[in-house]
Parts: sequence; structure tokens; C-alpha cells
Amino acid sequence: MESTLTARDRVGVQDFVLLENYTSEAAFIENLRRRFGEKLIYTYIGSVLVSVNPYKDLEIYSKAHMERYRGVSFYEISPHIYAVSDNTYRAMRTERRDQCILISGESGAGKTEASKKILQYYATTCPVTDHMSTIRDRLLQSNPVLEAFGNAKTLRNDNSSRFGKYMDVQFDFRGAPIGGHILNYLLEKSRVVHQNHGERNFHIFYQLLEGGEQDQLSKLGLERNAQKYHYLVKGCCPRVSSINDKNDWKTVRKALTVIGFHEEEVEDLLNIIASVLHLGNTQFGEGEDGETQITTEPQLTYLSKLLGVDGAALREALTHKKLTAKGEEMISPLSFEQAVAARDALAKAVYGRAFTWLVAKINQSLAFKGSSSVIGLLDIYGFEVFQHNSFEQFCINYCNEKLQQLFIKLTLKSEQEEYEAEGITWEPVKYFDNKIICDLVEEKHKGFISILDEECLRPGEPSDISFLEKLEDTLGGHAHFVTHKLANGKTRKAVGREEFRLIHYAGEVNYTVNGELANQSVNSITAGSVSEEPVPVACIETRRLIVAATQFKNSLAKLIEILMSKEPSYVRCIKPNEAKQSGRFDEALVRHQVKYLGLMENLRVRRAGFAYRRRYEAFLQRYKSLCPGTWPNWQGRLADGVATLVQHLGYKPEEYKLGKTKIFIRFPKTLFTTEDALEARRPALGCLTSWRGYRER
Ligand code: AOV
Ligand code: MG
Repeated sequence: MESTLTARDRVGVQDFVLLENYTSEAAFIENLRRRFGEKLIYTYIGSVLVSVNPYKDLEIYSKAHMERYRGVSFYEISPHIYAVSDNTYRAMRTERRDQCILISGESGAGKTEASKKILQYYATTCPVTDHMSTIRDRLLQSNPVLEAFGNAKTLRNDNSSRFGKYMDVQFDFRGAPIGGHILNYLLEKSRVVHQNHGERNFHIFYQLLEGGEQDQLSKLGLERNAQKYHYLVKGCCPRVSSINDKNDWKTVRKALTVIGFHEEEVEDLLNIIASVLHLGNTQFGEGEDGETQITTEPQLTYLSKLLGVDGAALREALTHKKLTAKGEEMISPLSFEQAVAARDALAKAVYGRAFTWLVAKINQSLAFKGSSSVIGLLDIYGFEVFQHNSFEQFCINYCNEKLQQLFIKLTLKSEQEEYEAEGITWEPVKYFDNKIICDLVEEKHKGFISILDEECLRPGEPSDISFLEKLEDTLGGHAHFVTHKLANGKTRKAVGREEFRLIHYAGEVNYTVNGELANQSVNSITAGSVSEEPVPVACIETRRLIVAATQFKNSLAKLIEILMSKEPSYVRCIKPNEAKQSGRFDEALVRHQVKYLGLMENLRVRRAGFAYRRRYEAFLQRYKSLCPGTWPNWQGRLADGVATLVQHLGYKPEEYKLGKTKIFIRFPKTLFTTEDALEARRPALGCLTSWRGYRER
């Protein structure tokens, strides 16, 4: 007896619901810490999986581990990402409802790794035929490719996702993976031309330079040395100890073939990567008449070859802008700074285009038309704060607000509202609702994005300062919006003059508006190498911003709609320390995440709540055969029928409650026992599902 107690003391509880002192945050964190110390990184809150990044290989992801979780209920085995994968899969199969798994947590918490583990689980455990194995391999191989082009080393994470990703995995009636579709969200394109100190550009650049064959590099006019390229040295960090660019290149190269890229298409992609590097090395100087000109001819030659555009047109595009005044087109020269900006804009546009094309190609290769059930996997860029936070960080953090809002809505709000609507006695659990921050960003007319739109569309030159003033006028006084101005007319030191601060659910972030509204040249050339569509050389930045912000808002709204139409499961990832180190558990850092993720509130609702609920008619229909009083048909009120049934089944008063339209069952075990009784009684009739297929909620 004593030894089990010790074991339990050592490893804590595997479901927070079992925690004796469940309202204590200290007890919650202590439980996480103990388990983390024992390399038990997973713990449940009911059906929500909490995962703490171990920052080392734990050897818990083998095929044997996968097998252990197949068809097994949450409660029978230790918590694991495979248990969530398996439960979701079975729920899709037995309840015939599309599912989604929402993975959240801040940058470096382990979201991308979790989503890969889930995909691997399906690829390994689901039935496949020969034909389907192609799709399965493509699904798996899409990851290294997208990561090469869309991930980068940041200060927070050596493999940070710089785009948001939602992937549908489609399954046929046998439960075999037969297709997939990826939606991608706003790639952080500014990284192509600039990286903060200690950060890198997207992995693919370094991979190609390190791993590409010599003749390939020569053809592209590249040298095997990242230091030579302006776009790769801004962060002073060409090598990362945790990354092997050479090996990764091999993986990506193979993956492209598995996905079905033709040689010419791969060549097109490499041309694009190389042209971005050549653009970065394209320099400008002053001509005899003071005009801006390109001083690096070899780069121009390579560029025109790689992009497949006329050299003269390219030169013109990089040093001049086209203006339309009173219906007439005029060409005017660019200043040095404008030319640099036009060059960078072209590099970003070309890379962005290539990324979009890449996703489209992958989607083509995974496409399946026909009826299927779906499990959606959401892996977005996590909440992040840097010293300098721009428009892109704003979008990333706003995206995280939306996801948190969805979690709140589905686990805290609607759960409690349902008890109320059903007339179940209930002590409300208070929680912080971040809707107030979402509104601050996206509300019509007075939200941040509306103000940005308006300011950009206003006649005349929009400026950063007037934008900030407009923000102050409209949002000043909002509890989550702060500028350098204090109410008493004094200046707040912590916020710069060209900054504003948003108090996000996960922390405070200062965003700089400096340069966000810079007006740039308009020009366009056609680069047909990868896409048939023209590539805008340098769109007006302001227009780009409006389009970007509003489009982003709209695409997030669509994403939320997609997620809401599916049955959600949650993985909440926690980062144990800022140093990316294994074995280190920084309590303050973890406490902060437990707080803002709303895990304590989640637990409280869970503890006080009911694991299962069924509408009366569904409950009666399913179990009526277990009670002579309700078999074969109950004639009276549904609620009375259910009451008769559960009395006969011996449910204790604390095990269930009867609402207006539904029965609420507190413990999973109660329903499991009833399901077992059903299965024992009607094997010949072929029970639709075993209780293992039943899920909470
Ligand atoms: P993220 O996706 O949540 O950050 P990742 O999934 O990329 O974070 O994890 C960051 C790093 O932590 C990985 O590269 C691994 O080295 C390590 N790691 C994470 N999960 C595990 C695990 N289960 N086992 C071993 N190591 C792990 V971001 O994309 O930056 O928001 O935007
Ligand atoms: Mg990630």
C-alpha cells in the first residue's frame, strides 16, 4: 500500500480532475512539475490534453507505443498524444462526425511536433491499401517541405512556424486516409529580407547552400557559403547547433519527389530561392546625373535568367516607378531608399508567391473528391513577443487571441450556458473572456483593423504618426490598448512614441507602427517561371497592408467557422523554460501559461460538470431494451421514460441529473457500465458501437 502511495506521490495524477485540491493553482503546477520530472509530459483535464515540451527525445513514439493506444479508452492507459489521436479517430468513425484537433500554446511549446505525431499515428495505424500508401506518404512528406519553406530559427524556437496551418486529413468509409487539404495563413514574408539578431531566414536557403550539389549551385550562380548573402546574414546566425541543414536538404529533396514534383518544377523552385538571394545582393549606387542605378551587373544577369524576365525591364522595375496621373502613365526615377525598398518588396513577393504555389501543388497531390470523413489539424504560429514587434507579430498574436476565444466559447462558456438552459443547478465558474481583445482588433468601424483601413484609404499621404493618433482617438481609454500618452498628459516611458501596446490574453506586447505605412513604388513585371500570373514587383505597401489585415481577419473568421462545424479536441502545449533546455521546469513561466490558457477554469468547469450528455430521445432509444418498463416503446413523457430507465439501471442520484431536454451523466464510468450491459445483451443485434467509441460531451 505504501509503495503505491509513493508512486502516486512521485508521478502525480494523470488527470487533473483527480487532484484532491483541484482549485489550487500551486497543486496544479506541482502536479505538472512532478510528472515532468518523471518524463511524463502529458496530463489530462478530462479530455483536454496538457503537454509540456520535454526538449529531448523521450522514446515514447515508437510503433509499439502506437499499438498500445489503439482502441483503448482515455482512462485505461497513461495520457498521450496518441490517445487523443485515437479517440478522435474513433469518434469520427463511430459517430460519423467530422473532427478537429486544436493545438495551442506559445511559440516553442510543441504544437508543430504534436501535430506531426498525430499525423504519424494515423499514417501508421490506419488501414491502407497499396494505392493509398501513396497518399499516406504524401501526407507525411508535406511536412518537411512546408517546414523548409515556412519555418525558421527565431529566438523563441529553432524551428518556428512562420505561417499558420490547418490541414484536413480525409478518411474513406474503411477509415483509411485517402486525401488531404491544407489551408495556410499569412506567411511572415518580412523574414525573407530581414532577420533580427540571433534569427535566421527560412530554412530552405541554408539547406540549399549546404546540401545542394555543386553543379546545381553553379547553375544557379550560388556559392556554398551563406555568409555571402545579405539576406542570410542579418541575424548573424547562419548555423544552428540543433539543425543539420545538409541532411535536411536531402529529406526535403526526397519529399518533393514523393509528393510528385517534376524535375522542372523543382528547378523552378530552386530558381526562385536563388533569385531571392541574388536580389538581396543587388546593390544600388548613384549615376553621373545623380540617378539611382544598379551597380551589381552579374546579379542582374542571373536574375533575369532565373526569373525569366527581360534584363532591361528588370532594371527599369528596380529603379523606376510607374505613376498614373490624369489617365497618363509616367515613369519617374526612384531614390536610393526607394530602390532598396522596391528590391526587397520584389524578393518578398516572389518568395510569397512560391510558397502559395507550393501549398497549391501539395494540395493537388493530396486531392480526393468523393465522400469522406475528416479530421482537421490546426497548428498555428504561437503567441510571441520580441523586442521589436511589427505588423506580422500583430497578426500572429491576434490569431492566437481568436483561437483562445474559440476554446473559451466551446469549453467554458457554452458548457456553462447549457447547464443554465437545461435548468441544472450550477455554481458559475468565472473566467477571463478575451472577446474584449478580439473586438478591439476586429470590430466594425472602431476596431484596430477598421482604423487601419480607413487611414490607408484616406486621400493624401498616410503616415505612421497620423495612424497612431487616430488609434489614440478611437481606442484611447480601452483597457487593453496603451500608448505613450498618460491620462494626466505625461509620458509613459515603457511605450515609445511610434508604438502602441496591446494587453493580450497571454501578455503585453509593444507594436511599432514605424514604417508600416511607408508609401512605395508601383510597378509590375511578369515572372512566369513558377506562376502564370504576373508578380507585382512592389505593390503599394499601404494597399498591401489593408489587403493583408482585412484578408487575414476574413480568413480567420472562415477558419473559425470551419472549426466550429467539427467536433473539437484540444491539446494545450506548455513551454517549460525559455532556454530550450531539457529537464528545466521554470515554475513562474509555467504558472503564467497555466493562467492565460485558462487551465484552472477549465478544470473547475470539468470537475463540477458532467462528462456526458444525451438528448432524452437518443438515450431512451439506445438503452430502452435494458428495462422492461421502457421496452419496446415508452408512451409517456420522454423525461419520465429516462427516469424510469435510470432507476432500473440503478444510477445513484449523484451520478446524473435530468435537464429540460437532456440527461447529464457526471462520470464516464456510469455510461460505460450501461454500454457494457447493452453489449452483453445484444451481441446478435450487432451493437453500433462499443463504449470505447463513446466520447465525452
Ligand atoms: P511550436 O510549434 O509550438 O512553436 P515546436 O513544436 O516547433 O513548437 O517545438 C519546438 C521544439 O521543441 C522542437 O523543435 C523540438 O526540439 C522540441 N519538442 C517539442 N515537442 C517535443 C516532444 N514531444 N518531444 C521532444 N521534443 C519536442 V511556434 O511554431 O515557434 O509557435 O511558432
Ligand atoms: Mg510550430
